[in-house]
Amino acid sequence: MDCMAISQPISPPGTPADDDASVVLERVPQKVKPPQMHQVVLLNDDYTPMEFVVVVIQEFFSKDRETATQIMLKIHLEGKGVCGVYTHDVAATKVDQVMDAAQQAGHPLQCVSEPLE
Ligand code: TYC
Repeated sequence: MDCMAISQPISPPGTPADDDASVVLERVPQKVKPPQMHQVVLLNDDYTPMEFVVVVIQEFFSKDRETATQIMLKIHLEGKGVCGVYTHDVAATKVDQVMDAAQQAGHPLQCVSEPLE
């Protein structure tokens, strides 16, 4: 996107710019970078019920039941799986929510956030 901020230098009173009421607009290149993204990953274990994992993925990662089931099976077969990609704070909140739900239910499910790139 070709976004430029506009800055307007302020002249002290009595300077020519002030006297003739002229205005100088200066182009300033945009310095905003996209935020670093983090993937939220669920880890496999031998005890957490498959149904619990599917519901967690549906509830906290807004996946439909079919997608949630596919992600759960991938984790079950491969050891881990990405449930979503978010900014740092949102990813940390997702990890907390999943870990709280697992603890409440008495399951050893583990969830971690990993920076991308
Ligand atoms: N391996 C578990 C079982 O057989 C299911 C499971 C899937 C557990 C994904 C955790 O992140 C997980 N009951």
